[in-house]
Amino acid sequence: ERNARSFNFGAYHTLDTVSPPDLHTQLHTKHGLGVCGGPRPPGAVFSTGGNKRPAIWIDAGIHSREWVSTASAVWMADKMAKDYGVDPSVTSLLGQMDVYLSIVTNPDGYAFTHTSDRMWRKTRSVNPGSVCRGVDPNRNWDAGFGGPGASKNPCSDSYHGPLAHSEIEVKNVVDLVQSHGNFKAFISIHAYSQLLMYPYGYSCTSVPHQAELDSVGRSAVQALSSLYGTTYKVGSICKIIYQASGGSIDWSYDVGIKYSFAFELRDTGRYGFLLPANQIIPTASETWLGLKHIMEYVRDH
Ligand code: ING
Ligand code: ZN
Repeated sequence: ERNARSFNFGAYHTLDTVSPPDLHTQLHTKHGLGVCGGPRPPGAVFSTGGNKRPAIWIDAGIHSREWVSTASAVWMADKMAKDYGVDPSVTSLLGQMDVYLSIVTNPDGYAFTHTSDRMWRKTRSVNPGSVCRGVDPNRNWDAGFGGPGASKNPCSDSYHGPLAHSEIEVKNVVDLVQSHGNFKAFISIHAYSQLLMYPYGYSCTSVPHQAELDSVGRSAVQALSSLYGTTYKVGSICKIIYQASGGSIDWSYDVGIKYSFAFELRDTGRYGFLLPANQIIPTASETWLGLKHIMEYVRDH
């Protein structure tokens, strides 16, 4: 029985356990907060009413081996449901905006990391003419697609795919965001390296809003660090890690969603993708402070 009392937020779970309806047994409506979600991708929409209110997009688990991303998103879904009506900041945020939280953005890949290959990163698409499967869902967006930092080799972990948005996991998000039309922030959660990044990845040229994004990022990281002193670096993807084309937050920025960020959660490499489960709740708790800072800033600007 996985209800609010018995669900273990401090453990890694399989796809079935983090998917509706199991997840939604804990995320019940209260004090006028509606929580709903579809089975693919597993996630939740937090709304207190209105019609296409300004919204915040958060996706976790687009790379399947980055388990702490999905585990943190599950914890945050519970946190948001619990804190609505209690924490003035969450209450005011959800009074004005909707929050879309995609918890396992690459469900087939996530299942594969549990059954067959813990280090699987990509989707599980069949690549015609190749024995290798999968496309990197963070090289598949229509933003410098096929450029530097992506591979045309289907066997590579950074294979960009046959064409932009070829992956259903990517296309679903693109269609949802485009048809909604009122997203003000787009935040993608990866692991690991302890970074908070903004566009671009496909180019090392600064975006027009570089100064503002950098300052919002720095304050967010300050809030994050206030809990346990975890240190984060802030910068553009290209300057802070590497040039990478076809990434989600470059796409969101270029379609006009100014507040586009990507987190790389704990750690800096000691455990890497195999972050011990006893770090899930600390990671989620500190990240939540950083995320909340960004969401509050977006609400007020
Ligand atoms: N890192 C990201 C990657 O896809 C990234 C970094 C983020 C690149 C956003 C481009 C855009 O390589 C991990 N750990 O996946
Ligand atoms: Zn990633």
